[in-house]
Amino acid sequence: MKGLWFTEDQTERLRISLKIKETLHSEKSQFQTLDVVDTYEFGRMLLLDGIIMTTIKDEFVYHEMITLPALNTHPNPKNVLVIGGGDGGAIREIVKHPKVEKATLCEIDGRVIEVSKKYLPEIAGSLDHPKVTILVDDGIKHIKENRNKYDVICVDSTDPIGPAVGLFAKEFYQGVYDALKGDGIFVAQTESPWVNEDLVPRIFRDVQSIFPITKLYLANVPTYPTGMWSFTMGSKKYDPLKIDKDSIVAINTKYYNPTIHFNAFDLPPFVQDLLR
Ligand code: SPD
Repeated sequence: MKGLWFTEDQTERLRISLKIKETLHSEKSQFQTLDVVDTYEFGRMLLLDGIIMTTIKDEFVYHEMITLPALNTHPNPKNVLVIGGGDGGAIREIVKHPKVEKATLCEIDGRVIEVSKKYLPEIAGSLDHPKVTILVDDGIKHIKENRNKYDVICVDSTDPIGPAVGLFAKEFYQGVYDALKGDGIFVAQTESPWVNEDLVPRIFRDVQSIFPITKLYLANVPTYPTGMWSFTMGSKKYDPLKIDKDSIVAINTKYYNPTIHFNAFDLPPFVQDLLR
C-alpha cells in the first residue's frame, strides 16, 4: 500500500487501517500518548495510546448516542455529569438540551481537553459554554465524593485497559448509582458485542444488579471495532422505552431522532442471547 497508514490492532486478530495525510500532534501526557492525525477517509482523528477515540466524520453518532437517549428519557435533566469525554463531544450534545442547566466534565487528563480544543474545535467547541464546568480529576474519585447530586451521568471512557479499567467495575457502578438523584439515569459506552462477548454481558449483569431498569442499545460507529457499538443504560425510575415520543426535544442532530431513540434498543437476537 502506497503512502502513510495508521493501523489500530482492534483485537489480537482484527485491525483497522486508515491512510494518513499528516500527523498534526503527538505527545506523551502524564497518563497516555496523545496523537491527532488527519486521515483521508475520516478527517482529523484523536488517538489515545494508539486507539481511535474519535474522528471528525463519524463522531456525531457516538456523541449523540451516549447522551441524548438518557437526556430524553429523564423528564428534567438539569444537572449532568460526563466522566472522561475530554474531547468535548458529549458535552456539546448535552448543552444543546434546553432543560440542562449545568454540565460537568470530569476528565483525568487535562491535555486531552487542550489538544481537542486546538485540533478538533468542531467537537470541543462547547467546552467553554456557560453551562459547563470542567474538573481535571479522577472520575472514580469524583463519584466517591458526590452523593445524590446528578440527574444524568454519562461515562465516556476509553477501552477497559489501563487507567479506565476501574470505570468498568461493579463497585464503580454502585458509586454512580449513589451519585445520582433518586430518579437518575446512567449510561456508559460498553464496547462491541462482536468482539467483547464476555464484557458486554458482564457489564449488563452488574448494572442490572444495581439499577431497577437496565437496557442495552446499539449504534453504528464505523471506526470502532466491528462498527457495532453498545451502550448500557441504568435507570432508577424512567424507562427509555416508555417515554412519549413527542416529548423528545427537537435539537439539531445527524444520527439520533425520535425513531432511533426506540429502534436503538431493539436488539438483534444474537445480542439478546448474549444478555441472557
Ligand atoms: N475503542 C474506542 C472506544 C472509545 C470510546 N470513547 C471515545 C471517546 C470519545 N469521546
